[in-house]
Amino acid sequence: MRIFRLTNKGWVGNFAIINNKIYVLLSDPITALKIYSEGKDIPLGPEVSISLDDLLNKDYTFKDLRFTKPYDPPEVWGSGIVYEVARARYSEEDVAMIKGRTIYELVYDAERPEIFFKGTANRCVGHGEPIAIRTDSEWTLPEPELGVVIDSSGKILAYTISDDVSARDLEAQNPLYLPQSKIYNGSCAIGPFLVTPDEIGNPYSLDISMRIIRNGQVIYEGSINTSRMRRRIEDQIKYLIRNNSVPDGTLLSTGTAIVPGKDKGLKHSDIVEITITKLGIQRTPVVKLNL
Ligand code: DO4
Ligand code: MG
Repeated sequence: MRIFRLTNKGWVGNFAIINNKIYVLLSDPITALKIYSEGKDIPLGPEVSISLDDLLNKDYTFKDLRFTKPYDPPEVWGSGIVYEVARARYSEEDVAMIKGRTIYELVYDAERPEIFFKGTANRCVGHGEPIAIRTDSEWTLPEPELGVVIDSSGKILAYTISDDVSARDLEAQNPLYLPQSKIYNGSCAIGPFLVTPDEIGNPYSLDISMRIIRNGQVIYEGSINTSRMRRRIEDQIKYLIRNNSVPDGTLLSTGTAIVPGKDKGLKHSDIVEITITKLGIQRTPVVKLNL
């Protein structure tokens, strides 16, 4: 099953795709995912005819019917330095060291993963909606990641594309600035779809790719396969929920391995395009926030 939401002038509708047919979904997405994970029938309305390709490829300035985030995650968390590439690229910066090693090298080798709070639904945007650069950041990067939606026991209910947009200059200045680097308006993009585990199969076989487009030109392109993930998703979830009650529908963004350089920081009006096998494409324009 795939779940998505459309919006138009304040109206938001939930939809489910089952066996290539699109139905109105008569419950909120988290409830539907829970029911589906228990093997029960989800409440469906009539079948509808919608051209998803048209909606996915529409101009971002449109004001009428469009995609929005596929649900409102009550909490969003992130994992850090999950891939070897991230360890290496983050360590290239002039960053904090402990006993002669960068904090990123240390956490990569440690048993305990880096897990951080990333925000709430109001910081998240959906396909076609703007991700943001803080007013006080000169180097902000998108981080294309596999997102997992879990229930309060840690069971995976669905997968999605998530973009852990980060003010990299702030966290490089001082690790204590991590929350300000990670959590602000427009710092997370999710969707367009929530896809249930039965449709994904092996989550360690997915291609993630990203392009940054500026004035119609691709200025950065990168890709990775989730088989390169060193920290298993189960391990990340185990630490996330240890002594920490999370609500049903919590989103965990499972770390990036696509790390553009300092010269590829986002600029106002860029477009970020992320694709993940079986999860589709997420396109978001970039805005620089005003004071
Ligand atoms: O502290 C660094 C955050 C790393 C991160 O977000 C990632 O590896 O994806
Ligand atoms: Mg990240």
